[in-house]
Amino acid sequence: MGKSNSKLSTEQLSVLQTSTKFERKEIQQWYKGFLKDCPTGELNQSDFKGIYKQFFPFGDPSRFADYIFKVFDRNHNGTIDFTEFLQALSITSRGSPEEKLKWAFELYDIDGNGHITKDEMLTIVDAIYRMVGSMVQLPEDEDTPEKRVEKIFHLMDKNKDGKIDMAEFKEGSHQDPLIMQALNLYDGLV
Ligand SMILES: [Ca+2]
Ligand SMILES: [Ca+2]
Ligand SMILES: [Ca+2]
Repeated sequence: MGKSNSKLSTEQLSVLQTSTKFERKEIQQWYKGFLKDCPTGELNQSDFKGIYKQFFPFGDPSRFADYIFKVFDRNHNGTIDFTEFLQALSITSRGSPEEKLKWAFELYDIDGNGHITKDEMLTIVDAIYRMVGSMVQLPEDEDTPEKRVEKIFHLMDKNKDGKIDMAEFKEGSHQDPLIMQALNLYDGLV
């Protein structure tokens, strides 16, 4: 793909500096690491799943990895290039609470229409439960994905229309920090 240069060009570097919260040196280090794990310069979906599998050997992270992949792959071309990788990393590790929230919302809003339905929430929560498997002990009122989703909707869906919009999501995440767990899990990987 003509991206096998081991160094970033000056333009690439300055674009990344303005679009992420990383310093020049950090960007170069991440780039080295990225190329080592991914010599073609583009991560595909199965590479990405492979990374998650290393971290969750006792569960099945493949579905969750697929949904995270979709959020990383900003231009929807089926691969994650270094810019997309670094921008996602910048938001999840150094983003403002607002940016992190927006990122998490995008993850849950699978069809991208601006609100999260129960089905969408269930899809993601179910993927998370499959990934963590039996590694965590859950309280009885949220020991299935369905119960967890009911609880979240009870808390967040203020106007009871069966959907969560960005304002409700923002408000609710203050009361239930666990909703951001999808992000926290990702934090642990970097
Ligand atoms: Ca892409
Ligand atoms: Ca939606
Ligand atoms: Ca609502």
